[in-house]
Amino acid sequence: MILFVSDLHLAPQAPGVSRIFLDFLAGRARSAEQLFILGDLFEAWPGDDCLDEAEEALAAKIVAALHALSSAGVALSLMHGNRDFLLGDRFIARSGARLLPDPYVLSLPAWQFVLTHGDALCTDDHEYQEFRTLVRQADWQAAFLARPLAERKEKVRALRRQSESAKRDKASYLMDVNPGATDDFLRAHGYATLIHGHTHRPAMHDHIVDGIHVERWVMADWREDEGECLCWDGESLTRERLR
Ligand SMILES: [Mn+2]
Repeated sequence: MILFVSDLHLAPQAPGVSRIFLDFLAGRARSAEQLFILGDLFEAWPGDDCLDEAEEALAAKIVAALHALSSAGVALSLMHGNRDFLLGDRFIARSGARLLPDPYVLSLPAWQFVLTHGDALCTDDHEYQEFRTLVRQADWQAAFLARPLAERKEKVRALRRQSESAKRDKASYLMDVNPGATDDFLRAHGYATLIHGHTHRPAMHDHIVDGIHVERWVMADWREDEGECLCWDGESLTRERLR
């Protein structure tokens, strides 16, 4: 059995989400062979050195719980989201996860999936795509991570505020995947079943690309009183509510 989650947006201000996730890691997830976390595990990530800070107890608690899961024999895979793209080598090593490229093709004996966070498919939002291109560059990241932690945290907070206020003015379609870009993506990945998060619009969409039926599963973001995972049992995908 394989489980998928995304968009938990873990933060000290959302203790309910952390509680549901920690219960999940100690419970439901233990019966899986693999767990895939498809981005935005954390609401913000200023750099792996925040693991050393006492006030970041949440990050330390989560990395320890992930390590306990991977040590128990559950293969753990993590993909960056647009909030936590600075999760680095130290976090990865400590959690026992492997870092996946985005997109990632998951080939199983019975089925093919393509996994992505989802933000790269929101091509109508040109402003965001420009920002994404910039912050995914190694030079930009090295320069940013060289700044003192306190300054990075302030910068991350400022970016959040900016993006929250920009979101209020953005047309709804800008925050969803572009249909043409999605069809191209499905074509480029062999019409595999697509699983992504990011848009916070959970649904299963049927795409017909070049006459081929392709399913696109959009995962839900987590709330204070409810999380969600997708479960592949070898034959079908189902959504599970986590409380
Ligand atoms: Mn996202």
